[in-house]
Amino acid sequence: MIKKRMISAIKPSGHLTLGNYIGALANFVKYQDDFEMIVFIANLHTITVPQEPDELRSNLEEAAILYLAAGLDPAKATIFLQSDVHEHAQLGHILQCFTYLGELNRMTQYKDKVAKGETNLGVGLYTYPTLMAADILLYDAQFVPVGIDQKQHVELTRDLAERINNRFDKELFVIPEPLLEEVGTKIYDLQDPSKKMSKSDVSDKGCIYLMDDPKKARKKIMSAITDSYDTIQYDPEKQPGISNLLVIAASLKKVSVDTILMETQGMRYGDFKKYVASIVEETLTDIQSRYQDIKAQNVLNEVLSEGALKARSIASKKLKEVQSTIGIEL
Ligand code: AQP
Repeated sequence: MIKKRMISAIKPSGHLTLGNYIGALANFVKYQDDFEMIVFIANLHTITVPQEPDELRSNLEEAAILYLAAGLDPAKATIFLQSDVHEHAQLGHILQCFTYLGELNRMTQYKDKVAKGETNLGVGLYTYPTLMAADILLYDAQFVPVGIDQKQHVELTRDLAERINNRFDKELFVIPEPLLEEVGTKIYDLQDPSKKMSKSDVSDKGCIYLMDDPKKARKKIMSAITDSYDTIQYDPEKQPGISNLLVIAASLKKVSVDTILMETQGMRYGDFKKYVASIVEETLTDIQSRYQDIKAQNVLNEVLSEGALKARSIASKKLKEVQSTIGIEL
């Protein structure tokens, strides 16, 4: 049976968070058996905001090892570093030429930063959705598992693919579909549950990093903001903090929120937090123990170079087809 192809990535612009794990990594692992899974480390996307080279290098290495520690298996999934496959940047440029300024003006990451009054934004931040479209279209991926905040980019990718297919009157690109999970598509900051848990957050109290000391992560859960209702219910509007903790527990235990509600029925908030904290602590302890094993095995370079070789064999054919279709090749 031919497996459908799926592609996704994480941008290690900082240390990976529990949000990245629940919204992305854990799903990559889940899908690697049933799909032809292509996952890369989006290093070209990291430099859309300023980075310190040594810190960036260390974040890239950490992320790559975390891919494996989370359970991605190089025998099943193609794992590589984005910049090792030059076709991403080349197709990215071509797609920019087919994208309207108005479309990029509507993209939230850029719009949010402008709304916050941030200045000196690089052009790369403005155009990165076209690079992301290239990341997907290069591989004829049918599905893209994403958190809710990335859905808009897959929609732009679909529009671009349809536009170019129509313009050249051929099925040049496969139209990809975003794949959203039922729970965990957005994990919120523990101190401000109206905000996404983000790796670039300045305060680290609201954010759990996968490489946090598990005891420290436990403390972060114990000091998560809740409310004064004193009853455990899933109600993101009225009880965003408690609802966030319910989703974290459900996602990590791979059960429904209803199951967690049943298990925690009648608990006071303090006990409920201890319950969630233990799940988080255990998850981090497991991941970090595999992380140390993988690091000691020293296999990363081999995994990434084999992954890049496999990815390039698909990407180079697609790029050639695109270049020939639009007429830039002799
Ligand atoms: N808090 C989250 N909840 C659920 N999913 C999340 N993702 C990220 N944060 C959460 C999902 O992880 C995948 C990779 O995301 P990314 O790191 O490439 O970019 P991002 O969404 O911009 O992540 P951050 O942490 O917020 O990064 P910064 O702070 O650097 O902008 C995506 O599928 C994303 O949805």
